[in-house]
Amino acid sequence: MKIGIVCYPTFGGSGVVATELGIALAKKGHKVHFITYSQPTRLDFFNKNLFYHQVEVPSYPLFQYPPYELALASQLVTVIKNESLDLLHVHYAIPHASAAYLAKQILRSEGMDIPVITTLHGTDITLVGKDASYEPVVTFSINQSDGVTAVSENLREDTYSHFKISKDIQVIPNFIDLQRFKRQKKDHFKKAIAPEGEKLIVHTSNFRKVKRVEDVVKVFHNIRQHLSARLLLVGDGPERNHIENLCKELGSCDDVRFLGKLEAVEEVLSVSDLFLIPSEKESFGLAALEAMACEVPVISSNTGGLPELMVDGKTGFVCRVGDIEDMTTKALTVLSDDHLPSFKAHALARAQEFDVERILPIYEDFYNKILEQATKPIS
Ligand code: GMT
Repeated sequence: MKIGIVCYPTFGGSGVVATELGIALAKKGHKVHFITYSQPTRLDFFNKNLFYHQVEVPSYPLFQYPPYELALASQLVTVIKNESLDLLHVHYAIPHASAAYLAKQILRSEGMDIPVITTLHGTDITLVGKDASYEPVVTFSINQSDGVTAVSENLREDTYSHFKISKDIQVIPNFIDLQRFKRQKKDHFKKAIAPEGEKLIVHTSNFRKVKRVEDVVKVFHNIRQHLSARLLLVGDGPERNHIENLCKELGSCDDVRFLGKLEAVEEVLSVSDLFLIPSEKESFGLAALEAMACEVPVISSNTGGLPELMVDGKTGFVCRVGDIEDMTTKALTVLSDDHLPSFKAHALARAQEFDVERILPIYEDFYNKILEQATKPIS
């Protein structure tokens, strides 16, 4: 198949899933064309089946806001025609689904049909998408897609409750490359970061408010009252300064390390004992899945798709959003030497259920179903 993929190319769950999906499809022999404004972060190697087409947005003094969506739609038309793509898969509804719709209509006016699949990832529905500034366009472009997927049951339900959707939405969960995300021996790193055998707690995110990184720091502060531990914070974003100030206030700065945006996050996970993800909203929780694949148990909030991913009491614990006390108690249970090995084993076993080898065929079947439904060419 010749597949076009549109996504946000920078750090962020939806871009990571889109890129990993494209890579996995290319390894199976499909030709995959990424169409984005910059090279996707994880697309940093050569594969004869992978292609990248940049979207240029020319600036003009009149434009206070350069019209990215129009430039994207134009580039989609060009690439779909030049490369004779079979289908277009857009990740994150805003503005990708509406740009895809526009491209589809342009091609239709020239007698071509391109099936469009939209994958909903989370904040495109739960935060930004339902804002009145975007809602009509999001509803319309989801309904106009030939196929729609969501990354969890919860996101599917949220989409139906926030928008008037007439389309079937198929749930296809996030997946993991277990060849890359596995516990590696990193003794030198562990020794450097936890010389006295301190327990290592980790959190990775884009430090947006929705991630409640503040709760991570508070839970860590409580854990430290009971045992020696270090906190590793991976990622960066708008809340970073606030979090540094909170560490100062709580007097825990010496034991908190801000590692910034790291590509090889699996190396940090490989030395970690516990992952914290206390988000306000989290449609799936790819970061938690990555941790589990590296045998790191997880304490999560009970929001969105997290309860679908977690096995409460086995892979870690699911706690109410903002319940710092419960998270602390459960974290101490997980970290106890008697329990930790069993939590680690369950985390890995659960992650294996989301192996890319299992999820990729679900996407391929979905593509085939949508292609079969499409009528080509239009008369
Ligand atoms: O987690 C983020 O804030 C980034 C965001 C994105 O769209 O790039 O991630 C969303 O998509 C991921 C991949 O499907 C999911 O695993 C995340 O749970 C989801 N984030 C939220 O719902 C907040």
